[in-house]
Amino acid sequence: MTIQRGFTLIEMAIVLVIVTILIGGLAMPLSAQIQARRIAETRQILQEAREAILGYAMTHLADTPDKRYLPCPDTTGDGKEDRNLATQACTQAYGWLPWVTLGTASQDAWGNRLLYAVISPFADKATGFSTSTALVNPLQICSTHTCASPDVAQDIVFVLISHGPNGWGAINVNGSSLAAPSGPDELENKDADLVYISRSPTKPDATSGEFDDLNLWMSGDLLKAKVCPPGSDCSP
Ligand SMILES: [Ca+2]
Ligand SMILES: [Ca+2]
Repeated sequence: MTIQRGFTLIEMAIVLVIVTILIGGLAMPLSAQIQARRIAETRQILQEAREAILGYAMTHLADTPDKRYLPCPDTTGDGKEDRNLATQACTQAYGWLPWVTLGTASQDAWGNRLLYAVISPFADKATGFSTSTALVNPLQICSTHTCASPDVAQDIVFVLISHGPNGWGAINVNGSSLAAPSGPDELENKDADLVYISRSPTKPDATSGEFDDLNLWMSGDLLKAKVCPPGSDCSP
């Protein structure tokens, strides 16, 4: 005759502790995995947006013969580029990626709009650019807002920015604004001037402040090589 007995309270407690430890060990890497996947997804979105901008320049002939031009940023939030309709100039060279005009993703992996800044003469439909167009007041990529000269990349024609996981300073897809960044380097990506910051992320308690923005840019030389290869009409 067999005697069946259940688990004692102590046995149950030990099992519960083991299960808790196992779940805890799994949960942390899981949230880190999700974050890493969103970062990779956003990098891919930025990459595709950069390709779409190049495609736009290749297929858009300026009013001046043998010249091309870049899209203008969206400044009203409808995803369509906003240029001066009378002059065809790109008077506001800082805004959102014109995702409707380009047919690209409208948001990063956290549901926020992407920023897009371009140097105006290269986005002017009236004059356009060719390989002989000089870069006047190009954009610069720095590793800190205090940099005296660009230490990441110089002679940049356009830059794309995702506000990253924290989203500070972003407008989300529903149109609501998130709080302004607290870190000086994230603020530098929001002030619409010529300097943008690209560096590894830091937490709010870091001496350099909180930073998690993701950027992608294009130099003047690479733009000219891609859009106006030797032998093309815009490469005299
Ligand atoms: Ca950020
Ligand atoms: Ca800036």
